[in-house]
Amino acid sequence: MSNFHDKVVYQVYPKSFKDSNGDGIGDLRGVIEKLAYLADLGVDMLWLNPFFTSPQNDNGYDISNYKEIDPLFGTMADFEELVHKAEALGMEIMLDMVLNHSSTEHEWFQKALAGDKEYQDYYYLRPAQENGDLPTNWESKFGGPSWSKFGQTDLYYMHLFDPTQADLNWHNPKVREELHQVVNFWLNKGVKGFRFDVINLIGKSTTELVDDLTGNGKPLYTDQPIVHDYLKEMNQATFGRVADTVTVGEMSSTTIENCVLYSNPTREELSMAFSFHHLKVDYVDGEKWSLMPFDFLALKNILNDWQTGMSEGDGWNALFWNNHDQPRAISRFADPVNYHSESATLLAQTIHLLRGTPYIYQGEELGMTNPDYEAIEDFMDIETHNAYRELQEKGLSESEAMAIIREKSRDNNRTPMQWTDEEHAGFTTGTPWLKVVDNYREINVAKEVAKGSIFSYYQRLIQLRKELPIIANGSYEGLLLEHPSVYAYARHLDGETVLVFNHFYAEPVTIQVPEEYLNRSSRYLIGNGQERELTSSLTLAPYETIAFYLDA
Ligand code: TEU
Ligand code: CA
Repeated sequence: MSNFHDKVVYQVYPKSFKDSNGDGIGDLRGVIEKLAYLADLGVDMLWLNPFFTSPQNDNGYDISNYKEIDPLFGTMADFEELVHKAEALGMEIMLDMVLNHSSTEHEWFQKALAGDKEYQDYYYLRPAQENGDLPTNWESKFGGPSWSKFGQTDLYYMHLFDPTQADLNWHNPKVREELHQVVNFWLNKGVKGFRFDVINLIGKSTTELVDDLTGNGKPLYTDQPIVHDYLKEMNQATFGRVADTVTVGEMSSTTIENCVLYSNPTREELSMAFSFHHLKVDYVDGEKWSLMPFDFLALKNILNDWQTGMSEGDGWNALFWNNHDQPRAISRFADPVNYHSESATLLAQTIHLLRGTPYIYQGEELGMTNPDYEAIEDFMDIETHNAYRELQEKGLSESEAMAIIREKSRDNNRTPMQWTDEEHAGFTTGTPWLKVVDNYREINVAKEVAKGSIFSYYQRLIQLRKELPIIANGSYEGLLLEHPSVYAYARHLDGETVLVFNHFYAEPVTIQVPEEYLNRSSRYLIGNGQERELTSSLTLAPYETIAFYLDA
């Protein structure tokens, strides 16, 4: 079995993790300062969001030099020290490769603007259509069209995100060669992992780019078959040549079938895939900027379908609730006000005992919550500000728009890490670039590690994955699939079984344990409530999670 199956990854959003020089912005020396804390948690790999040279229009996902450290975050010497010190503590580094698009301030784009034909073919440049329409009707994921005027020419350039993020033409072998060199540059620095940003969008239509007659263009640029060819080529030219590298693709609007192909080890593409369908169960008709209570049955069905589908195809899931683009899951799927510790540990256990690789997003191990900012000025995210404007253009009032922004903004997970109950939660001695959540006096590392509730729960889950091969390598079976408030599953390996019951609501509930497990010898494994035996009827307390181990 692949040697990464017992590993756990911790996502560090450097800008908000720890500020070492008082400018209010987290940096690499701040990460170095906290390596011992991360090693104590027990994680194996640190995914760092981009800290490369960037104008910061999209918090570093608009890169103007892929091989330089932006001075905001420190120096190359700082990075090399970080790699060295992390490895000394048993942790490897995973970098974020934003290869679908570059900043329009990148020298490639600047040379293209200056008329260099070779570099113009690094991007998607197209004339308007005969009727004057933009080259295609595709929409940017940040709102508005996905084409902008290319300098003083009569051409337009494509940007599936912000206009300062120009899509790179992966059909150009020179572009692929340049990007392989970027990956190899960081491999040579000792990097052992890579997260590839929206990598399933690099295909675009290999023929003419045309209007999407069904809608916003997604089907014409998402999961194009040629993506598999480009991933295999990159694998063989870069990380596939270094033993034990771990790679994960962020797959926007993808399918189980494609994620099996992206992550099945025999295909030599990637180690695993992030998919997001489980994080859209509180979207009205698929619309992110909307409000509705999350649909629990949809949530458990998606988790179950992906576990089943990926297992059948020998694909490998990245397991996560949070990242820098999502609101805090504890605020979204549980009740941190009335059941803080129970909510945090329920969510943790629900995914950590599944088949796949768990990702812990900074602050999750403390039960950090959404900030509930008052004013739009408190938000910094470009996507959020575009949405605030567009919601009001659609006729919503300022307060109606703010109610949605407060729940859905990506800034919800970008708030500064809460280290202590001192000013700015010990994140900075300056003014934080984004306001600290005002519950930092109650929720912070110092308190959590001392109290040892959520933090130590995560330590035990991480340890269990290493102690019990069934968690890393066992099969998956969904249980109680119709139950309206409990997501239950079994893991099986060589006759052993782990049963996991996760109750997502505050109303106590009694479930019937499937008969086949009752006549086997079993023991309590881990839970956030009362330790007890496995019985045919199991009453679950509010937000209770409980697991049992059954001998072969
Ligand atoms: O995100 C891709 C992406 O699709 C999300 O931004 C998503 O559109 C948004 O969260 C709504 O669900 C990746 C990065 O994670 C994100 O931070 C970047 O802004 C984006 O790509 C462009 O690089
Ligand atoms: Ca700083």
